Amino acid sequence: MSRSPHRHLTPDGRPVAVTRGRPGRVPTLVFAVATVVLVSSPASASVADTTSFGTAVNLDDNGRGSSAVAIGDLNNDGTPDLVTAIRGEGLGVFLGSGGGSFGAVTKYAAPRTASSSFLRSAVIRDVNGDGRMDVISQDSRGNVALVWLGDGSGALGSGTAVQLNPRPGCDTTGDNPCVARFPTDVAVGDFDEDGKPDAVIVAPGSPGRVAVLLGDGAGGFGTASVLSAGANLNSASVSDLNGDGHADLVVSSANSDEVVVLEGDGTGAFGSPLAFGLNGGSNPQATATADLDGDGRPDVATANSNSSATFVKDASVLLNTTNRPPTAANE
Ligand SMILES: [Ca+2]
Ligand SMILES: [Ca+2]
Ligand SMILES: [Ca+2]
Ligand SMILES: [Ca+2]
Repeated sequence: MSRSPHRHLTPDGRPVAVTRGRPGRVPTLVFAVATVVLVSSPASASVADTTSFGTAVNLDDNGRGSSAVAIGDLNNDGTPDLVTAIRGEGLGVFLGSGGGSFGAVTKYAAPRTASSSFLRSAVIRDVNGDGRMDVISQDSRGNVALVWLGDGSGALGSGTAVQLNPRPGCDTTGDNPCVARFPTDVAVGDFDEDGKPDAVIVAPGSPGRVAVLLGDGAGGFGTASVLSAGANLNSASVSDLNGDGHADLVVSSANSDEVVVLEGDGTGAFGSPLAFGLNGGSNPQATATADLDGDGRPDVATANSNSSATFVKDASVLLNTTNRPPTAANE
């Protein structure tokens, strides 16, 4: 549920990831290398009453900078592992060795577009239902979703690219505007409620694009159905915002200074975009959802790049006032 700039583990233990904004925008988080900050435990030699961390430990993924990180257990040993998205390359996997330590990186090239790939997000999830965690990302240059299936040992397969441009003849590299061109973020949910994880990819442009990829439960995804919403989309989160039991999307629309909600109907389709302003917050780059006021309704927070000169509305909180009774389903 929690989303960028820091995604960790959802309340039910599912791993989620860190993303950043679009090219040319103020990044919400960009690593030169992965950095791990350990919260001091009560048993630690030095503890503090306020939030404190030990000295950051840096990890080298042997790349030219990372643009996303995800946490999950890739090798089923009960110890969290790290996955980074390496600029221009693909993924870096650091297997956790316990105590917050990690082994050396193992790198996985992005399929098809290794030389120019630009991964901005990573989600760890079991997409093929074999009990082994997999990694889903996107390539902003290749206009594809990327899927690496895990083998349960911590290793990933060679990866596959899922085309986001179903229109025949669509130009994925030139100026012919493609749907879901330069995708910026990926989120995972079960939008058609068949028990198989689906992916949603957001992309910039005006209007912005939302590509919905229904999973086949074997690690494959069907042809993208593409929706238009907002302008310059750069982040997506999944939550049942209206409490009807169906997963909804909330996306940040940077150029319209709004978040846009797309209500899912449980078949994989979504209703018309519902836009919500940020009361002066501008240029949102990231979204997060969680129940912030304890009323059972998921709320939304954004990180705002804040193009105004004052920089006093850097994050926005939108408390959910949907007139539906809170249920366990919308937690
Ligand atoms: Ca799997
Ligand atoms: Ca599904
Ligand atoms: Ca819903
Ligand atoms: Ca709430």
